[in-house]
Amino acid sequence: MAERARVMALEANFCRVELEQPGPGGIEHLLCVRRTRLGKTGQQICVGDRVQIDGIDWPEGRGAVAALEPRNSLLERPAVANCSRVVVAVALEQPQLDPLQLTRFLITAERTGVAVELVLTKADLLRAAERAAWCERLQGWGYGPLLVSAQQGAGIAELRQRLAQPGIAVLCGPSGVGKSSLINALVPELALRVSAVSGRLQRGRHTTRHVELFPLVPGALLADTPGFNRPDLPLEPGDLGPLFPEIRQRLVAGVCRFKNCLHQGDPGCAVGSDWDRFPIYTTCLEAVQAQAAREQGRSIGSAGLKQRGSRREPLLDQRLRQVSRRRQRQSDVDDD
Ligand SMILES: Nc1nc2c(ncn2[C@@H]2O[C@H](COP(=O)(O)OP(=O)(O)OP(=O)(O)O)[C@@H](O)[C@H]2O)c(=O)[nH]1
Ligand SMILES: [Mg+2]
Ligand SMILES: [Zn+2]
Repeated sequence: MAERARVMALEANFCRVELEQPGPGGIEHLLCVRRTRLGKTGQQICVGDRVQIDGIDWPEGRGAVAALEPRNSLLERPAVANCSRVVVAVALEQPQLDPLQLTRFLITAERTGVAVELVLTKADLLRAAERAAWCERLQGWGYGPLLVSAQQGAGIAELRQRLAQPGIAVLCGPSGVGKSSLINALVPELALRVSAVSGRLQRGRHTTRHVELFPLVPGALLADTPGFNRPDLPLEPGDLGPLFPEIRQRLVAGVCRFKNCLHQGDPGCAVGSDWDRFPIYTTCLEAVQAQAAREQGRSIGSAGLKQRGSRREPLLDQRLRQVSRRRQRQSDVDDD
């Protein structure tokens, strides 16, 4: 009979799962064969997935993943399924906070459709006035940033309170911002590996190599993830706007004159251009448009005109779609 379990970590050809009901002798974890793709749908297994395990060898603690249950949400990169909140972590210093990079992380987080939180790390490295200026600026973006210092313990109790809720919280952000250090501050027994930033730009050294779930309090899981520097953007220009809280908020109050408005500050646009992230939004929009034009050129080149448009997916499917093989590969690789 199959047992239900949660994927806690993916390692080479295996995945480590936690059983929903402990097995004989109180066994809670099994090491399972990891088929890269499952069944007819060809879905890939992600950390956070609910799976069914069969062929269990209890004395050896081994089994095989037989089926993948439907997902509630999917963070594409780092790939984590069924998360109920995404915590974007960026450092105030070492490495310096880059608003465009932070925006790309926030966009990836917003695409999941679950709650998004923003944590500013290494608060000990900036003076109070500079910290306050960042907080005020990011509040204007629609986020309530939490300032923390893993080194001095500031903000850790509040972070614990925010994360100690049922479900999976994913900590993601650039390398070296102190994600693993934060998890160590929250759960000291884990003693996760951390390492010093290096170079002129004080970049991280990709210390965490795999996504892994850790229990924070009963029922609440926290995912540590490998840092990377450049999250992808959505494929369709029209998908970008709703991922900015400032745009969402302005569209509650007003309606743009044109239905497919890309909010470029034209007359008749209800969003306008008098907001801090407007230039960043524009930069992202141009990148998405350039990427869409390249994709279209490629599909015309390879399949002829009649195939145009066939790549479009409905929004809901896009949100829950499986991680593409390319993305999965990418997330395993450094991108500096
Ligand atoms: N000053 C200061 N340094 C910190 C703080 N938190 C972490 N660090 C340092 O930042 C460096 C990187 O920390 P990590 O926890 O390895 O960073 P990470 O985000 O997990 O990095 P990756 O695993 O590469 O993605 C280490 O040298 C930490 O000691 C902090 O609150 N203040
Ligand atoms: Mg780490
Ligand atoms: Zn508009």
